[in-house]
Amino acid sequence: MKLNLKNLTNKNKFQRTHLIRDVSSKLLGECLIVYGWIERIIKLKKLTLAVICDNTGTLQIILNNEIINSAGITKNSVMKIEGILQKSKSHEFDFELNVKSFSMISKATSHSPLDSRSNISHLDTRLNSRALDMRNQKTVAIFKIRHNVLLSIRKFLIEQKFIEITTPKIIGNATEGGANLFTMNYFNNNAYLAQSPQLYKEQMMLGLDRVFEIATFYRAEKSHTLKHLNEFTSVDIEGAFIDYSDVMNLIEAAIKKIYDYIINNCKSEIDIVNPKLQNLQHTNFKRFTYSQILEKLQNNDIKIEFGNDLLDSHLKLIGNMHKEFYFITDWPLSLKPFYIQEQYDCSELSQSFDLQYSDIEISSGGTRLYDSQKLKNRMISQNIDPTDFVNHLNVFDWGMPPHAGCGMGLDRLMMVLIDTNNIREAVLYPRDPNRLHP
Ligand code: AMO
Repeated sequence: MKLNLKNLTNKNKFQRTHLIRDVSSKLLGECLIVYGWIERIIKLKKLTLAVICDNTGTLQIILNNEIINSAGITKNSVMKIEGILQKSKSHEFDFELNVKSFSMISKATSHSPLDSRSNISHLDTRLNSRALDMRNQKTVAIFKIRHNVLLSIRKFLIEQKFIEITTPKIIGNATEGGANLFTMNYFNNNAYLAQSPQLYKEQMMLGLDRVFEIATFYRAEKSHTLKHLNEFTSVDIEGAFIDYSDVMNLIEAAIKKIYDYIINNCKSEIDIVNPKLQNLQHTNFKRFTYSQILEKLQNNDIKIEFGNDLLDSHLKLIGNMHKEFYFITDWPLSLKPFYIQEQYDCSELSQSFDLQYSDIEISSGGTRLYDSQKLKNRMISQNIDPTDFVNHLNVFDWGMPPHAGCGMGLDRLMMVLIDTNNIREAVLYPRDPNRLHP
């Protein structure tokens, strides 16, 4: 039998005529069909006022009490509402829908653990009911901004001729040294969750020239801080025939582009989340060497010597002096991973940088070693067994171009953009040592 495709065409029975954001004075007197959930209900003598929401806004509706009683509505339930748009006398709304028909589509049967209208709910409570938290305007705004940040960084990197790649997340060797690895059983062998795409993005320099990856990576750090997660999103960049100062220029330009993009494309979300962004004026990111930072700390009576890592307390102090983006460059080689190139004129220093915003590390990167023998020697000097990296080292014997790159913590950048001190605000379902569900 021949199928009649015409008869198979599905008609959406939940077709809305308007999203709430599109309701305007032009529609006064017209009959609209909107779908949304009930945010609040105020029963008056003869009438009931209710506020319905969809993902784009809120609208007041007026019902006669007979309609509402028959529907048996509860807060958060999803309703179909058909009514005539009229001017409203309320202070909060310019318009309202005078409801002609009203039907329950999906009843909210359990008590809501969150108050979707206010921001008073404790973050843990919100994270425990994250899906419902998406009915909070501020949370929605945060994730719309995040979407636009991802969009703009992709756009920028593609314009700069970078190719997007996807590297394995189940791997056989540590990429960032042996610590902080989640181990798993892989058909009776040990495998790990990738800490970063470091080795793969470097290997791609053999032929792809410029690559980037935006993906989640894993660190088994049992740290309970406001800036660390065990699963985080990283924007990784690698380019051939460039060095760390090119990468700093690139990441600075990328961040400025992201700001411009969200300021132009997320006006209402920024108003809700971080209004002071609207008046932002770009300035060039300052660049301090590690030694200059050391001097600043010593001038503030901090006892610290060349070769010591910068502790949180040190970064707090420096961050208080610089509540802005700034680079810390030329770190001691001993503090950097095995793949980082030393300075050509001083082997104690590395061609590396961290990008900070105040006391938050946003990105780190550097020029890479590209000579396989030097890479092998460096591994040995850092107590890393080169035989574990045979495949990787082989690639460096096939004619590896000089290259450089960086990794940027997207969730950390989001902290700055949405002005929060807790990384969990910027991540849908954050994973930390105490949080594996939902
Ligand atoms: P690094 O380990 O410094 O460098 O990571 C790069 C950036 O990723 C973010 N980040 C994190 N964000 C949240 N939670 C975490 N636990 C976490 N760990 C790191 C930070 C950090 O600056 N392969 C190198 C990068 C490179 O050289 O290309 C690397 O992974 O913002």
